[in-house]
Amino acid sequence: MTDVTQVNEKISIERQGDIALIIIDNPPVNATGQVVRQGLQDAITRLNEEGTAKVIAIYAEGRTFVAGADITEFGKPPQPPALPDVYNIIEASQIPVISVMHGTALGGGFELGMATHARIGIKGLRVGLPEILLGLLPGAGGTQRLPRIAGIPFTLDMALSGRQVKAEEALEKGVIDRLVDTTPREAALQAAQDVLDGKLATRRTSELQVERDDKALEDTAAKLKAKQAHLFSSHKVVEAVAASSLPLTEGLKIERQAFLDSMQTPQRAGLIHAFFGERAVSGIPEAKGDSREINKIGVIGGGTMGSGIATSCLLAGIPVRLVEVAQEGLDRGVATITKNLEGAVKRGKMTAEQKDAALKMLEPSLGLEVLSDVDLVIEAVFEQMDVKKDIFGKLNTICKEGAILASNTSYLDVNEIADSTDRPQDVLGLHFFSPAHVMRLLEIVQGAKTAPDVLATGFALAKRLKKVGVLAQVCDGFIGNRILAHYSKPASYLVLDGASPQQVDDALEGFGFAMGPHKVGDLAGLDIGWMTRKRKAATRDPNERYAGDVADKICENGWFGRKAGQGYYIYGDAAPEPNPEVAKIIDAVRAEKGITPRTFTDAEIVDRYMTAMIVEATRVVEDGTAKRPVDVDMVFLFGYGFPRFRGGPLHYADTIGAKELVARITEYAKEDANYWQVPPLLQKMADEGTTFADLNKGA
Ligand code: T1G
Repeated sequence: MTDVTQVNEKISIERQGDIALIIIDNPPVNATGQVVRQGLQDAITRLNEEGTAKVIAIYAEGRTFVAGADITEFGKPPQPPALPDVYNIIEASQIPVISVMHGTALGGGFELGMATHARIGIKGLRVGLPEILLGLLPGAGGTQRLPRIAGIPFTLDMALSGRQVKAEEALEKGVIDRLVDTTPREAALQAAQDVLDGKLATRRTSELQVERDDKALEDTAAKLKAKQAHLFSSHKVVEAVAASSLPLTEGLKIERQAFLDSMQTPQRAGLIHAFFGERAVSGIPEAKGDSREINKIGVIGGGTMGSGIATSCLLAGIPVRLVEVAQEGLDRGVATITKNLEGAVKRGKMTAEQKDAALKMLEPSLGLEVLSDVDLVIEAVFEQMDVKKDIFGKLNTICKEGAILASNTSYLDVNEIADSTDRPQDVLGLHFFSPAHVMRLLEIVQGAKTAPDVLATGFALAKRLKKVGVLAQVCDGFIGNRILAHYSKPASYLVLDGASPQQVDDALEGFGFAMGPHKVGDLAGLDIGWMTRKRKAATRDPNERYAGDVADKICENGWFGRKAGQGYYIYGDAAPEPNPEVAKIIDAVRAEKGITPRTFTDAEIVDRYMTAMIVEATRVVEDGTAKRPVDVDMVFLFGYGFPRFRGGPLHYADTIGAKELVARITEYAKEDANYWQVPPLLQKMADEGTTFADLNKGA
């Protein structure tokens, strides 16, 4: 006989004889918000007080078991009961408690499992401790219970990588006691019966001993010191795990303090902004409309971008027709795609069989005519307007009705390209970032006449390619490159005025960028910027201080960076060294311009560089090129190597404040009033005391 009690709107108890089921139902991911915590605590307490049930089994409805604490609660005043306290009550239960985990049991969800006395996994389960990805650490017993279950090295691995562990590995590590292929409910009833029949052992995790491993702790601490000096919570993970050899209650206290300390850091705020930002960029009406079906894609151009885009489509299981004008270019494209896919096999992203299957979906062809039956064309040819207009003019007659025509241009006017067809409603920009099969950003550029379902198809494609699609309006360089074109100038001004390229790079790497602007220039090829400066020379603002003197002279020598063996740095077998010839060029340019070099602190370098980025980012929001500040932030996190823990340029701007930014720009303008100007929006924010976070909410 079944009797169900609704403990609260998220938690219910179902009694079947000696078995009691506790069922969590909090869509979309059963996060342990306040109501869930309260309900779990009340359910366990009530069942223990009743004392009729002989075993309790916890499972969750929906697509996944608990995927963690409710991240939307972070940064707000904590609401009791606290999760670790609820889990201690579960562990202390006099009635054995088992848990059945399915989908993604992450963070507080995995910790719930570890607080119970036996764990069942459903086929396809993944467990993980991703708190580190949010600038936190496990805060509900994970750093104390996992060492007892699976040892210190495995705990350090999971808590510092945030990786999701497949069910098979979890079973092998003893993290789960069983792996079954049934529904969570069936598994819960079966396992509970097995406990009653003595076929499934239960034990409190607190009773398990931790095997000390000081070497693992020391080695990890040393590695972190070297590699992640600027990240706060990773060091706290080691501290907490080290405490696992203490009695559980003491270890939990140390974990709790480390968790609360991490919660106060700007890194936590930046990383959580990144988590929700990644979802917010596709949470817009433009992304949600009906979309067109895409079963085959045509990619024009077998160069670096074209072959990267083709690879990305093949990795997503979409057949590709690759088009080039000459056999040699086509062969090069196919070879690059093959190499990219072999790289994916090496990185464990796909099996060799999957690679072979993907290559079978690639049809290399000469001539545009073969694109008559594809659903989407992505043009990735030379960045020249007349070449693109010629191609789109031809596609206009070749492609079937309803086919979408996209350009991978990174700067040019998508409207002008669209107007070279008589179906501008089917045209949009799909701006990938190199290497296109690796970089997650996709700028989805809306033309003046782009149809809503075409735009929605761009977002649907981004999801299929596992990209972060961000809506951008047409302007020179869209969101990312337009802002880059602006903030790259202070990096050059700083060198002209006294800093060395290496000092600028080191200062920005200290800020968290993976690579400073001069190293990035060398990697991408200095000739690209050189060509852009030449292309823009005729229309350059004569009042603007020219930033290209040094770079032009470097390029005139053919020193285009890594591909030329030298640029700002010398590239050999050893680590790149600053190029002494560049130092001579800098001295010569300074003398020529009568500049007396001065010293800059690293902080001054970061302030100028970041303020310039924030200025143009504000203008991009101000004129609607980007929908909201968060869209700019995600462009920089996923396309420009912006340090994720800082949340993006405009999230970072809020840590400075509009008032201070206006004061800085006003100060810098004393040196160069043409370059340093306060955007009206920023002035308004300073006057009204508003933030970019407010603008995100208001949008
Ligand atoms: N809290 C609140 N909302 C969440 C959430 C969470 N933990 N996880 C997901 N959502 C929302 C998400 O914003 C989206 O909302 C919707 O659910 C679907 O998510 C004490 C401190 C589970 C793998 O870090 O990795 O536990 O956009 O689009 O692609 O130690 O979500 O629809 O409005 O991502 O299928 C640790 C975070 C927390 C896991 C599913 N847990 N989530 O991916 O769907 S810290 C995590 C994910 C913690 C304890 C500590 C993924 C997913 P909306 P989605 P998905």
